[in-house]
Amino acid sequence: KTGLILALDVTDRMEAVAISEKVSGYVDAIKIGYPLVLSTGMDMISQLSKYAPIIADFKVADIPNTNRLICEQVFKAGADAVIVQGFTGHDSLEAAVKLAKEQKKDIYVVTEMSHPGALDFMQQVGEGIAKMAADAKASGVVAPATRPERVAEIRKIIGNDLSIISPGVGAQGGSASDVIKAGADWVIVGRSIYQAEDPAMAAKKLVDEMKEFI
Ligand code: BMP
Repeated sequence: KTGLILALDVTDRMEAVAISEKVSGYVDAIKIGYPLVLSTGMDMISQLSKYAPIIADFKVADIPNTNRLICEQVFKAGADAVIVQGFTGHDSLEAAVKLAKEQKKDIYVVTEMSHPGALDFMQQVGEGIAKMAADAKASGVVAPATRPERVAEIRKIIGNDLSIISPGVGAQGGSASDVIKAGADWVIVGRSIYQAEDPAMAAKKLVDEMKEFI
């Protein structure tokens, strides 16, 4: 385990493949979302899955039946995990988790986000969503590396059965080692890796920084 997940928010197919190839030895998963899939197509999921397991960040946020239909397609495309929003409530979340369990896949639930605007509404409901994710037996939650103290709170709520994957390191100001110390299992890093002069070196540095705390 390296503790690192690459957020591959590039919009060019060749670049996506080249970066995945360079960093594959340093990451435990690659998170891809709308920027890459809308620009290159869903087949990017299976193409990149030869480098690392794929977490599809589609932030699914719908009624239970639609959540299930969306997750079904994403798993069929070759993703190992899907990120869903938690604010839609327990039934929507449970529909996604039920399908994922049947297919031996993972659901990660967004609790509160890493950007400043998350303080407007999301932080007030983050702990409730974390509790709901634990009750639904999701695989884990997404919690902000920009606020390690919130990650520590969320860890207390979910216990040790769920994982915490944490974006906000580097470009958004968070520190990889600080958030791992606060209780995250993985950091999710995008720009600091894919915009680096040497993406492999940038990934290696993060892995080395976290090594002793993982
Ligand atoms: P970067 O390291 O370039 O800031 O990228 C972070 C990635 O994590 C982006 O894909 C972003 O959409 C995602 N993300 C986030 O930054 N904060 C959240 O709270 C949830 C996210 O999914």
